[in-house]
Amino acid sequence: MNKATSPKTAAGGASTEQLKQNIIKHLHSSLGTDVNKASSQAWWRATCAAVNEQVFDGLRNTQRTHYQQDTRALHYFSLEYLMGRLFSNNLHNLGLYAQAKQALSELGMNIADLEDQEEDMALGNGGLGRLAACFIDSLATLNYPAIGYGIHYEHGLFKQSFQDGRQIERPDSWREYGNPWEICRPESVQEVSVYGYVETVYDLQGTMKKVWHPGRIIKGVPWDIPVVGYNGSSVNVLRLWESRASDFFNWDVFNSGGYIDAARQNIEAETISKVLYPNDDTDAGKELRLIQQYFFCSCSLKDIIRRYKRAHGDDWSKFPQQVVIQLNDTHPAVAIPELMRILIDRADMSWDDAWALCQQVFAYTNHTLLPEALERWPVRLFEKVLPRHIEIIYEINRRFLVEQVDVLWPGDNAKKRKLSIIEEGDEPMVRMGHLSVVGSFKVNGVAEIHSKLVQSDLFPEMVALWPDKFTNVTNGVTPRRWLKACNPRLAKLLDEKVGSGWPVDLKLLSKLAEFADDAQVQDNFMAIKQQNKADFAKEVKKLTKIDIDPAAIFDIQIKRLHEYKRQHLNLLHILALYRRILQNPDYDMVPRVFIFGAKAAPGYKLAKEIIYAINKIADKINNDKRVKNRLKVVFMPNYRVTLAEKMIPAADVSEQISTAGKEASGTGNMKLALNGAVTVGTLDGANIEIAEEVGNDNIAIFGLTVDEVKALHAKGYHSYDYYHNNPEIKAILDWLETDYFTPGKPGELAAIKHSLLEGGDPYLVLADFESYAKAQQQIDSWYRDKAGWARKAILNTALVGKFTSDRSIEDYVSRVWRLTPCKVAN
Ligand code: GL9
Repeated sequence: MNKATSPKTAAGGASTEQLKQNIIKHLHSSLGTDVNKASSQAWWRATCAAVNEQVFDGLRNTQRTHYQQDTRALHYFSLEYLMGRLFSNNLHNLGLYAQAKQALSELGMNIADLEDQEEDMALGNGGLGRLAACFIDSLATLNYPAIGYGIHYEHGLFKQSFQDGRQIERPDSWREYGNPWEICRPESVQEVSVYGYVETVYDLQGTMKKVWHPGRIIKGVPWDIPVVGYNGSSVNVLRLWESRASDFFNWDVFNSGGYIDAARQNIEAETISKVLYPNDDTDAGKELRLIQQYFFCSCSLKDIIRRYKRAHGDDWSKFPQQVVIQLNDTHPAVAIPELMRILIDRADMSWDDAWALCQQVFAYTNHTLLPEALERWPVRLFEKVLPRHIEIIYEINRRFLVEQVDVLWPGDNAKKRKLSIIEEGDEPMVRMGHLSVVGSFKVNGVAEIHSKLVQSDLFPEMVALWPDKFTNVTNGVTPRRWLKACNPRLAKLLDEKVGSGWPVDLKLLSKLAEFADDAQVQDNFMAIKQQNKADFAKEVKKLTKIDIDPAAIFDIQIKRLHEYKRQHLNLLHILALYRRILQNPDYDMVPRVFIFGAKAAPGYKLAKEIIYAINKIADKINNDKRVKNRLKVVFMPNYRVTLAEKMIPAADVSEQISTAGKEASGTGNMKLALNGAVTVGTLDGANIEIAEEVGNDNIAIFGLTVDEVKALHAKGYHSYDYYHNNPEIKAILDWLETDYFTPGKPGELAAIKHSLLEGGDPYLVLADFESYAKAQQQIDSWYRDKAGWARKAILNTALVGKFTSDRSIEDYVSRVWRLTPCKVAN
């Protein structure tokens, strides 16, 4: 591990004065404006340009060093990178934040106003995409040679607003006016083929060859986003591909008089990188999505091979030594047959040699067990879009079934059916998870329990075939963005109490535990929380017009909206509290503000109904005088990285209430605990490991365990029993059917009730309700003891050092990637 080195001041030794001059220089020469008339946008851009001078120095140094030392490198293949803003992140990682703040202030500008000029780079849906962003930050910080590959979407995740409580989606155009952090690299354009047919030909020796005659060729234009490591010495790259029409192909059509056709094909080609699919944890199954996946994998592989060949020519023997590719879920699994195709059809390698090489290069991370998220592609779609690849997949599968499955289970056709990469049926399907396991040398889940379930429930036979292939790497988050940058007050206290090395050695935070009972530190810690809450309350007022009291408990649930995450369990409990207050005007509870942030996939009806219900119920409760401010409910619109950065430092309570066995890991749970929030959570995903670290006195665990969930389902779960046996549950669910929350429109909120009763309550909301309500009582009584609560909050921050993404990366390095750090001299 690279131990604590504090970021060098002003990379390159620039003084505040020089920074000021640089900003002005760029205001003049890059923006063509003047201090007197420059807009905040222009100031922001000029500052970015000034910062980029140092970013690009680091980038050149890093690339030169890696090239000279011919380093083994990680290639992270991900369809999503949820980067958020880069301005303050880059400044912090360069050690320039304080200086830039000073320089700007001397120029009469407020750094926070400039930060607000930047659109979030929202090229991801949620946890999986944000994890990729944290990982590339850690890789650069730890000086590992690595490159992230993905798609340069024109439109990232949609923007959310509410109209009469209902979610409205608008397109996100994050780079409408350009993005100062990216560099277009026309010199590294790649071409990618799709459609067409495969011809079998024989050469003079009578050897059979397959020739793919593509139906269309698309150009991939790379955009590089420099990834600045903390300390600013290594600067890696995130390379995102944009699709364009290939000039070559258009000429043909154009010359034959097909101007309109050529234009149409242009549009079709450019459609590929137009939009991010907004589904989380579900499989879209659309042709364009398969083309997106193939497009970026093919461009990226060709880019890797071009770079390899520059150093090693046509000698492929060192390829597996130099290249490791991590597949972020199955989304890039088509890279496996694509590399096979390149090796066999282009490099004339034998099947056995090509397959041996492939199997040393790919590793696969599974991020979910939800059946609806396990990607399966119709064989006929593959035949249409990638006719050569489907042949290769068939051959991979044939050999797998004959050489592996039939050897361990001779003649067992049921096993073959279960393990086959091709699922039989009326509509035969390619199982991308199976392909990923067969084609990879390592497979990991993202938290201890999840990795166990991947092995026991998802791929037990694959484990029997290859026991050493499976491993765990528990997720982590970068403490630079998720503590240092987003919670400067707490960061300062930590610097004082544990020293300034914690951003790169998060276990140092455990020193703070010594102060958990120190009254002075408790006061400081809680005063910081109070200030963060006051700041956030202003934000709430600005965005929702709702007044919230910073003295109340801020209870936060932020994540994508999904039944398994159970925002509706939280909502039922809110209704229970409201009902108790109405029934007993003196009901004694610590005032609490329940705050939600969540986007629903545009096609996910029930998720949207849950948003609507929360908004309608919030409206009623917030305006009911009888509540006397004991209860407030806020749904923040357009939840995204930038909003998370404001919410997390202000949280007292963190809601992590998924049905046990459903949330692979979670990462918001880590961010909230790190910022001193106490978790109310199930024994699911990384919550289990958080509980291990902070101890059961400092987390409110409730609900069925994974084993109990399985046992309940096996025995037969009847949600009606809970409805009939628990009068509070019955009253609340019946309430939803009245027009109490939607005057004049009874039944508008009934969808939730129906899913929990007639729908069978697949995520066991009613089964966990009572236990959840008790855990919430526990929180209430804990909070009444001020010193006791301060102790818990402090211990949460102190004891979650394990969950830095630096540790995750070191685990990947030792368990999967086998990389060596490469120090870059400035
Ligand atoms: C997810 C899991 O659901 C999370 O539990 C996990 O923390 C992250 C990162 O490993 O991956 N898998 C998945 O498909 N999503 C996840 O968040 N969904 C989105 O990214 C929206």
